[in-house]
Amino acid sequence: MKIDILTLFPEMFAGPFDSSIIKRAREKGLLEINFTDIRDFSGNKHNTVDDTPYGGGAGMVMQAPPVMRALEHVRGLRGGALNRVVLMCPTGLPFDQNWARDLAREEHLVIICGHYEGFDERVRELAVTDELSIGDYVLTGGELPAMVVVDAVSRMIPGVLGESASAEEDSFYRGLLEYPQYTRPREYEGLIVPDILLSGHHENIRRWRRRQALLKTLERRPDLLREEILTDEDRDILREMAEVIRGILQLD
Ligand code: 4FV
Repeated sequence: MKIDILTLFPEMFAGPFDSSIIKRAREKGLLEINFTDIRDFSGNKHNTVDDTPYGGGAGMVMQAPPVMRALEHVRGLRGGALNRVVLMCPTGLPFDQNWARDLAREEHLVIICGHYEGFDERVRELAVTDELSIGDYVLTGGELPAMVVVDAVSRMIPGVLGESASAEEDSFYRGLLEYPQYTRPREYEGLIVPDILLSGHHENIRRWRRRQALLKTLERRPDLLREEILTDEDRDILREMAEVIRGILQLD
């Protein structure tokens, strides 16, 4: 997969992309990440890429021409249409695991990092295919959001996660929050690993984990418990829980 990142601060990406899983994915040729500095396309001797907003108001706005010239440069580099041009901004759709899975199917992604108060609207009209937000808060720039997206997407690229780890076991992979995990030591601070996990009975262990994942999701993210992600087994488990609750509350 090839990812082109348009940013005013390419140096910000040094750390996150030069270590661990993403570094190995790049070394294994599973992932190629390139940076284009939008300021190189300012087109003026002062290298400015922003200006005051028409209609007044605080802050500065990223101008369309330098961004479009930078995109043209990437198009030239890649020799063809830019199918997915992702703009990181607070007004975007909430980024989640479904988006990570969807974007990971692409051969080439362009991610544009915002700055200042945002972009001239014509960047959206002329080039952007997807607008994504990593959360309802305002950051100083789109670089951190771009790193988040690249990290989540690269994990979904076949071969990036070693054998031992698989995205299939992730939280959200099957729509639920992850079940509790344990490893050595068997006892710590008086807390002992649940016996079922030491039983070697894989079916019971699988069922216990699904039940734990349902319980945690019910407690913390009931919004995730949508019809389409529940298996028949989930419904049985939830019905059992409902029976227990009905019993406790002596409901009819
Ligand atoms: C953001 C977010 C975000 C807004 C002003 C960059 C900043 C500056 N991007 N998810 N939340 N962007 O806060 O994606 O342009």
